[in-house]
Amino acid sequence: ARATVHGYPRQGRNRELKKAVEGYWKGRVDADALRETARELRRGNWRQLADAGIHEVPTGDFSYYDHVLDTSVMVGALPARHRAAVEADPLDGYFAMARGTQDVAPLEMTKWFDTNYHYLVPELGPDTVFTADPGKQVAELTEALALGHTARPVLVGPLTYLLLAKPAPGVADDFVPLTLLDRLLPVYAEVLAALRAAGARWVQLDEPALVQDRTPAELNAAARAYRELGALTDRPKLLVASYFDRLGEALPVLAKAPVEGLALDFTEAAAANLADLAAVGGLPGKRLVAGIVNGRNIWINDYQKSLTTLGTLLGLADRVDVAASCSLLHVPLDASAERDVDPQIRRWLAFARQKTAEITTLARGLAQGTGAIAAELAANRADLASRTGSAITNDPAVRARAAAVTAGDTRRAQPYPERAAAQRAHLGLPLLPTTTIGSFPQTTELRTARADLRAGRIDTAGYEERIEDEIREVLAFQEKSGIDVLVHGEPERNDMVQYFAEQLTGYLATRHGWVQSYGTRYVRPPVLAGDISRPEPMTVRWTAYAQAQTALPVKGMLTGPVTMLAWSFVRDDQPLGDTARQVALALRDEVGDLEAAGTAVIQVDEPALRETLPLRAAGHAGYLAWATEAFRLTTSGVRPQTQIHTHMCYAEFGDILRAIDDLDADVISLEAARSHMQVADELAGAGYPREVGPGVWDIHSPRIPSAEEAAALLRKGLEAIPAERLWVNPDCGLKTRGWPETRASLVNLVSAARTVRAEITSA
Ligand code: THG
Ligand code: ZN
Repeated sequence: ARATVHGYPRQGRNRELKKAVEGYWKGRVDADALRETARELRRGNWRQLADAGIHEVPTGDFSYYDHVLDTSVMVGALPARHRAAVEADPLDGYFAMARGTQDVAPLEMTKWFDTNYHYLVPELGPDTVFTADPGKQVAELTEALALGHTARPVLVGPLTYLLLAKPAPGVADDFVPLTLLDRLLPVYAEVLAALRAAGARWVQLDEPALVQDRTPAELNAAARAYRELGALTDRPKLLVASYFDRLGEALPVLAKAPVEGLALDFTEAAAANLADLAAVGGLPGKRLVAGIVNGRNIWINDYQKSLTTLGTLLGLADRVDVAASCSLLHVPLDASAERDVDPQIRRWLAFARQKTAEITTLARGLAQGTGAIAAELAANRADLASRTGSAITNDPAVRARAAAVTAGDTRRAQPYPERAAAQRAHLGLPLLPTTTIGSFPQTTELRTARADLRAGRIDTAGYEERIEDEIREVLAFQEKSGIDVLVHGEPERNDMVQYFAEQLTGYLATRHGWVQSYGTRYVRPPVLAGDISRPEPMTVRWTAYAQAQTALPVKGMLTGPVTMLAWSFVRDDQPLGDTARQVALALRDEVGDLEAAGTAVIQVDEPALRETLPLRAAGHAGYLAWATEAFRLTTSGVRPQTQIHTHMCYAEFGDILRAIDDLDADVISLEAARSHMQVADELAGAGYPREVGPGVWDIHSPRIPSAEEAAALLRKGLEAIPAERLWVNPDCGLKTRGWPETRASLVNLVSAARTVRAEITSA
């Protein structure tokens, strides 16, 4: 058995890649320097992998921005609007596709399966002509080989590429990119031949799209594709990789295909993949790459359990290699850099670097017997036991409270109509009330204040004074503009998940745990390590301060339990629903404290509700049940006159309309400006009975909407939602916007609300 990985984080220990690429955009780094930084990073990664004992290193997984965009370049699928830029300068053209320019829109971005990585969506149409451009793949392979590595190029497979694509602008919505398969395969054939000529013995084709529910036609296309690619004579050996879930119906298809290897995920999908593999009679004559180390969580492996699975696999394939389940792109680089993390917890953590060591240890154990890794096994057993038995993962008070939750705890005491009447009387809001989603511009001064506090240049009192100044300013602006329900603007928060994680027991923040979110943007997801409790209120101080400055209602702002989980690294030692319930109980206490402090409107954001939906439909109902229950557990303890809001963004809501209803929030604000209020129609069509604020200002664009434009959107919204249930708000929080456009846009928004109110009352 040999050790390998599907891919490695690209950014470097100090996010050197981010700095080089952003420096290039600003003209501070020239193209040669950028290329040299990239080369250094690749060299360092391969060195690290080889030194850890990884026998076959991946190549071609590196990217300046996104590997799906790189695939579009490899097959020549450039949008017409970017072609000239790419021809003029391939590197600048590449970044133009990624980020757009003054005049030309970028490719759309969306989530890579159910990870937190975002890729650029290929745009295809009936006129798309593919041409092979294997340059990047060949160059990176050549680089690795020249450094003496055994290397395996990793490519996005043709099925996944087409299944992730969408119709180009101007192409009919019902165009199916998969119909281009016959045109695409010859291009893959050319790339494979070029890689063989450059010295590749194996090439990996990633087909994660095949782990989703696929139609018989799609499965037929997969069979055809791999029959054709397999039949090529001038090619390296082919390893078709699946990950993120069981391969399911596609397993027999690929088992029969004339390819030399398969990679399967034996982490969460282990039982299903094992059973399916046995059912097809194993993979005689093929190489099986067993993804046994979880590539997307940050927990140490259970060696004993893994060796048992690997032992079973030995009987099911010609050769079994050991790998992470997917590219290590989705985890931070090195847990040993987290010096602030309690050493007792750090021994439970495995980031990319620790995972490569786990993979080589398991490969050794599989090849030479457990005697060869006796010391590692013993240490692993002790680390696991310390986690299972720890007070951090077992807080009896938290467990008892979670076990005692009843159905009644997850339901508001009064039905919506009664609550709505109580809220109307209590809040006294006008028709079409105006509000914002929560955050206001995060200025350089605020970021500096936070950095100053961390560095000890200012003390807590000095920092809090700056935050209070900012809150007063934000409130004064909102009052002056005529907004009805105010927010404090969240100047004290860094990130909407991290801020809460830092204050909850059982949750830890990392210092260096950066993971690529998209392009040069990274997040540091906190780690949900233990049982969750809330030692003291987290937001009341600032919300109460804000409420004391004004007679208008100030909204309390919380991140919901589902989003807290979705944007963190979650525990793998209990069901997600159990973790969600603990977080919900901590947030429920916060909701209660906000209410007791005089907060009449409390918003609990769930932007990640849709994106956490499991990949296969079979998992949807179970997920939505615990997710909506956690939200209701968070919010249902309040009095009838306390109004609960929620907010969601960047989502297609169509397939979770029922779940949105199940949240039983009094008011929901949604992203809608770009889709011309389509969500309002959808919600109304589904009989949504409560209040809705479809966004009338697309805050993801620097454009300022005119009052007339916002009024037109409101009139559109009124066609679906009655005036008594329609709110006026932007699409999302304003923390990424500047003050000038925030001021102008909100003034226009209030003016639009007044215009439309007058139209209603005069009608
Ligand atoms: N918080 C967390 N996860 C998230 C989001 C979030 N995942 C989904 C979505 N939002 C991702 N969106 C972004 C948007 C901006 C940035 C990252 C992800 C970003 N990052 C800064 C950078 O890379 O320069 C660093 C930010 C920081 O200093 O923390 O701009 O909102 N948890
Ligand atoms: Zn939003």
